[in-house]
Amino acid sequence: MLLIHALGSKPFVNATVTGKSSQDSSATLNAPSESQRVLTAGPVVIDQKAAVKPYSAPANDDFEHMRVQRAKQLMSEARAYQRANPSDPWGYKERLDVLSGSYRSTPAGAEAVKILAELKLPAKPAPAAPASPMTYIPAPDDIMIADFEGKDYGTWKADGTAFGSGPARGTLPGQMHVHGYLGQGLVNSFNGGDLSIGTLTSPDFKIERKAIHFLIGGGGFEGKTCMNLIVDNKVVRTATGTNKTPGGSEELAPASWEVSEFAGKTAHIQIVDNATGGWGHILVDQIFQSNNPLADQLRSLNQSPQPGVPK
Ligand SMILES: [Ca+2]
Repeated sequence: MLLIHALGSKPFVNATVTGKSSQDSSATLNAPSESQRVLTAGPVVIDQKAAVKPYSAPANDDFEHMRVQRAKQLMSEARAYQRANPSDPWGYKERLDVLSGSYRSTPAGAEAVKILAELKLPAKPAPAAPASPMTYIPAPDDIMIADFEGKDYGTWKADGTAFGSGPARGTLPGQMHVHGYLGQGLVNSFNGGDLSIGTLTSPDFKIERKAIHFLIGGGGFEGKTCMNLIVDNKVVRTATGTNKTPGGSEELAPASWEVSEFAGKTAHIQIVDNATGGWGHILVDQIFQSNNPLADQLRSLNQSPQPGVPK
């Protein structure tokens, strides 16, 4: 039996989902006004308020220093990944690729170039089976929101790099075996590995059935690797994958939201990858509206679950 997650009845109000910090508001000019200057006949007395150092933009070498530091951090993350995932040299290579590209001019970038030149990768594992053993038996009145079988995202809008330019066809480079999706395509935010971030947003649709069913997997970080249902500009339902620690499984599992209370409302779905560490990605497929219980329509044909697959 597959594990059925019932995340239905928990509203998740006012979640911040894309978390870009606002500009630093301290960047204001603090030139002293006439009234703040106190002049005397003797030694010059300077008003404390007037003595605040005026804002000046960081010099270019400050920016370069930040890049050097960031590259150093990325290199230590790449090394940590290599130590934690000795069986995934592709993931290590992917991290070095980022350094050898965007950070080539830094010492860590130059080091990455050198390591990459000498890195010997074993043969790639066999490609994933093209289709999953899961099957979908639609009810006549089900409404498909997205099955991600197209070559691009169609009317959905992808921001950032994590979601690539269209649905993945299963496992991406450097990723463990992705399974449990339906058909050939799915949303897989592992484009560029765990380091990449982005959002994928559906067009508006009307809620016309009791439930929204879907398949979800990947990182289990609330608000960071998640899928949200947004009604009236509020996140009213959210779901994540199940993985937070090394190991785990790239399996998508069926899940569902009970949405009767929003009947007739306009909604949209936002899939979020705002995490850059281990399991910093999300997998989603087969989102549809239905009046029937999920288990009636998603049937697993998998008779011999793989290790790590929930029973
Ligand atoms: Ca699919």
